[in-house]
Amino acid sequence: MGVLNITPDSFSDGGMWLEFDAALRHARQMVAEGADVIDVGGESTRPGASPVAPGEEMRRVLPIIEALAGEVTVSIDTRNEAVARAAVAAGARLVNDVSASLWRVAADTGVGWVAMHMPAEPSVMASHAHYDDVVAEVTAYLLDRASQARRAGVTEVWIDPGIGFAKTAAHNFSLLRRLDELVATGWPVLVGTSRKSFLAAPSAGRALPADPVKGASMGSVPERMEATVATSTWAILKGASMVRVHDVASTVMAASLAAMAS
Ligand code: HH2
Repeated sequence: MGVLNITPDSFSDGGMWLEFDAALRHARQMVAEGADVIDVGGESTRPGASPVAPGEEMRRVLPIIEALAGEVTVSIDTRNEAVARAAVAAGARLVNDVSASLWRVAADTGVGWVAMHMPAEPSVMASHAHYDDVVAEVTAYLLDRASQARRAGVTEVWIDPGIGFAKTAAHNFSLLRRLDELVATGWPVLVGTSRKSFLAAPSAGRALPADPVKGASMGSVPERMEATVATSTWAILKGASMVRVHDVASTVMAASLAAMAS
């Protein structure tokens, strides 16, 4: 799943794809690199982000969804019901629901649905990173939502632990280490680690060498690609059925090699 954020403020690609032609080119590039799904989002859910009005969110995402829908499977990354319905009408075939509450849209329209674990609104979620057993609690939450969706008639249901959403680095690593427990539920698992801040943890306390080409430290956001590839490949080897990434070519290559070796 390749990420296409049409936002001014997404944490790693905010402002890069606001212009329609640039967004379309980038989406097509990700498809050429091996993305099976393009995940279009019009609202940042990074910690501390402010909500976007549904009308503005639709203005951002609908034209690109219409343009891409005939070329590739499009998912709509939203927590707003009206936006999800409009996106499906525009051609989206998957509702990537970070609020895990919009399964009725999928039930009514026959599209797929992703339930992601996010225990609190982005604006306040940093203070909600408290769990006794993060893996057990996330699994129970997702099982409950997935069963409700299935009972409502959704045939394609995905579960996603919501890496980085109200979770410390230790929580994120626990979820990755014990991802097989989520996979064992039988629901297909989607995992998104791409460029997230916990990936800089191994470099904490020591300066990484500057990237010889780009000059920036390899721990900074655009240089978290290696860590994204490593954790995405790990997730696939642990049984994830899909990974959500900004850097499609490198992840596809690593995952394909890992599949050949396993
Ligand atoms: N992460 C982000 C957004 N949507 N959807 C799923 N299913 N899983 C994820 O892990 C996930 C997601 C956050 O990343 P990004 O879209 O790059 O940033 P922002 O929310 O700032 O737009």
